[in-house]
Amino acid sequence: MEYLSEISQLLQKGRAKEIKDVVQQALDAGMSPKEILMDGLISGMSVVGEKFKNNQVFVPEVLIAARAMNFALEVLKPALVDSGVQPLGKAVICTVKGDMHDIGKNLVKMMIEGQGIECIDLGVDASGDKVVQAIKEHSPDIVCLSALLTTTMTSQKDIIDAIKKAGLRDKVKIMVGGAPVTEAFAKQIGADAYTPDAASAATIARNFL
Ligand code: B1M
Repeated sequence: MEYLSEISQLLQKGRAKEIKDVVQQALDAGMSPKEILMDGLISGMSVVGEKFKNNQVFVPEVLIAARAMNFALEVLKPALVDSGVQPLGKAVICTVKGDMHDIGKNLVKMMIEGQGIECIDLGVDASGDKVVQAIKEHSPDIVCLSALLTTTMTSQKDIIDAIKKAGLRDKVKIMVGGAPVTEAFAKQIGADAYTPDAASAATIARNFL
């Protein structure tokens, strides 16, 4: 419990180097990586998000918290991902056009890799053309689209439309997610699946193969 609260505090303060040490100590003490992720890191980031919404912190503070999150995830990754598994399939993953948020996408990628699925990461701000190009180049089984802004959810639809236009829709399963996305929206834009978090995204991805 003490570790979790310390991790949450360090994340909120953006203390990247210290958070790595404490996450490692928590793992060494036998805490589950999922608990560290959900009740330490994500819970700390929710506090930052709430303060951001209320203008109590601003973009620079949020950026340093995000940097600390990514540092912590580096330590957590080997524990979250079951290494040494042969790839069972392939996924292309990105954050959609206009959107720079990549922490959730990186988590989804990590968990999907943990299911033995190779991930081609197109990064953030990915357009329909870029995704279509990646499908042609890598022949993935699954395409994963993350959006964190209400204004960029529509880019998920644009990308699905671009995939349809390129005649590739029946070649891939399309999964969407991100905080503002809902099951109903996913259906409306013609995605194959919506999941609210990274763990369920990984389960669904595995079931698609
Ligand atoms: Co931004 N931001 N941000 N931000 N930011 C939010 C999203 C916001 C909710 C904050 C708020 O107002 N409370 C708000 C969006 C409001 C809205 O549209 N509904 C917001 C805003 C407004 C903005 C800017 C417009 C602010 C500005 O400049 N005025 C700007 C936009 C920039 C852009 O993208 N064009 C902006 C910028 C930024 C930073 C760059 C400073 C930074 C991002 C840094 C980075 O990602 N490298 C940032 C951050 C960090 C946040 C908050 C605080 C945290 C996001 C995060 O990483 N959460 C966020 C508030 C919040 O979420 N509490 C906020 C942790 C992460 C693990 O969760 O990404 O939701 P999440 O991922 C989850 C699930 O959603 C799901 O799994 C993950 C965990 O299990 N999931 C999927 C995600 N993708 C999935 C895909 C799937 C399945 C599940 O299948 C494919």
